[in-house]
Amino acid sequence: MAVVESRNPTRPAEVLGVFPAATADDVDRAVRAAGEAQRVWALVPAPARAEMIEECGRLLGEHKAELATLVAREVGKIAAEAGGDVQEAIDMAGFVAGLGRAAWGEVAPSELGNKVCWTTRQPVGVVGVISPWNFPIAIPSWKVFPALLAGNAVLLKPSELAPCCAAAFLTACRDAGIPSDLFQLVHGRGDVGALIAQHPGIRAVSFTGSVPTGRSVAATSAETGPRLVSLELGGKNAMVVLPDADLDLVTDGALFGAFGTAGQRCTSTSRLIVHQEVADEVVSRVAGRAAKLALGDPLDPGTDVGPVITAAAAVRIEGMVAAAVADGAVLALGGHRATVEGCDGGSFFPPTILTNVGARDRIAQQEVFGPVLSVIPVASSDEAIDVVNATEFGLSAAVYTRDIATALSAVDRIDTGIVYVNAPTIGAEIHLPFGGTRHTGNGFRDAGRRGLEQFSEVKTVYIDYSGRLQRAQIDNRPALDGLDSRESG
Ligand code: UN1
Repeated sequence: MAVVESRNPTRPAEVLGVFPAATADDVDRAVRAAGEAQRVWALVPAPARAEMIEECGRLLGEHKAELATLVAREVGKIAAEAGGDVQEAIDMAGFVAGLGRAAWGEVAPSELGNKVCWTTRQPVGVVGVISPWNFPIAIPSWKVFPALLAGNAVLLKPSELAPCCAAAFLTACRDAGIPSDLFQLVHGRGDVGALIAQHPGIRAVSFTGSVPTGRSVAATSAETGPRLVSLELGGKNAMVVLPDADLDLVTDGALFGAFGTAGQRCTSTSRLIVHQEVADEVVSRVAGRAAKLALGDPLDPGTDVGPVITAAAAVRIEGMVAAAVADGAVLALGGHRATVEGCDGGSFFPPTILTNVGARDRIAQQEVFGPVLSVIPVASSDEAIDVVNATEFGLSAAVYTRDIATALSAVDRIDTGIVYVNAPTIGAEIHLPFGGTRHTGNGFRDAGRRGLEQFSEVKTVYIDYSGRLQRAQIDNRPALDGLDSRESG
């Protein structure tokens, strides 16, 4: 029997859990049972669905400390960030529960008399969620809660690297009263994700992960599977530093954006696009502080940067840095896998800074998903914006300047789904839409009110109470009939 085995990246000998990988039959059975449960759930009024989601949030809050420890052990996040991961799900539960009593549609006047028109949203049925390991509690919550609120059943396939966190999230939902057939979990690798994406009983699929996998989810779905396919893919997020920026703020922001979560957020800052007038100063400040960041066990309170997710990831990152150096970049800090005492076999990679990077170099184009910051010097703010936009991704960007006109003009011209001014590229808040342009996404957004759109279809409703046939576009000036349009007097 194929299994999924979760190991602690800090000490890979430590196995955190072993789960059977789902077969095609398992997926099929889960989809059928979910479909039955969904028919009942769809009849439950939205405010009552919302109450259960609120209870999920309460339970996640009650168990926040132990869940955060699990996040730290399973994916290597330091304590503060592991807590943030859980908090994001708690916040999402509260926000989504509130939407249970909010307006989901709009009312518009009719062009005909005695007729009203409105829109509402209807569930799609069974939704497939394929989630990544890097926000193992938060990202399932972004997708599962809105899908349930909209009246759907959910089949979740978490990354094979974070099955324990998904199981803990499921437990909170179960304990809150979410019926077991309505929200189900299957484990496995990409082949199980493909089974979900191609299943004719799945009506929407929501995926967060890499560009190649996202493309294959979309292609597979197009054959027999879901009609609604939401993709949240990679990033090559840039921080722009202009000469008038507050360099203390820049230094704090670059450190958190590039090396927080060991650079493994899809929003992580991987390009520092800095005006040449301040480039040396910025690099020396950021490298000086980054060199002091402590690499280590994420559960040790003194640790600033935990491991990357696997040994294979560390090898891949090292290879990308070496290739960048071969392309002409200069290694200003880090660049080689590291070992940490007491963490045998831990997949550690230190904060790494590459300077002298060209905007079109491979390291400036490819997502690294590790603690590697590439510094690209530019001669003007116009050039900086061009460089921001010169990748295939469009997730997050940040601009540091004290000048309001420069900041707002950059906001207008940067082609990403999320733009920050004087704050790093990471740290999106859950009540606002999250997602990107170009190859980062396909137009849907997670989170915020728009988070419901990927899990529901719009229904437009017309009610005619005139008691006769009224033809749109033909009988549409009834009230004016018989009125004298000539000037009086
Ligand atoms: C991700 O890396 O996939 O905005 C999500 C942020 C977090 C979410 C990141 N709230 O950095």
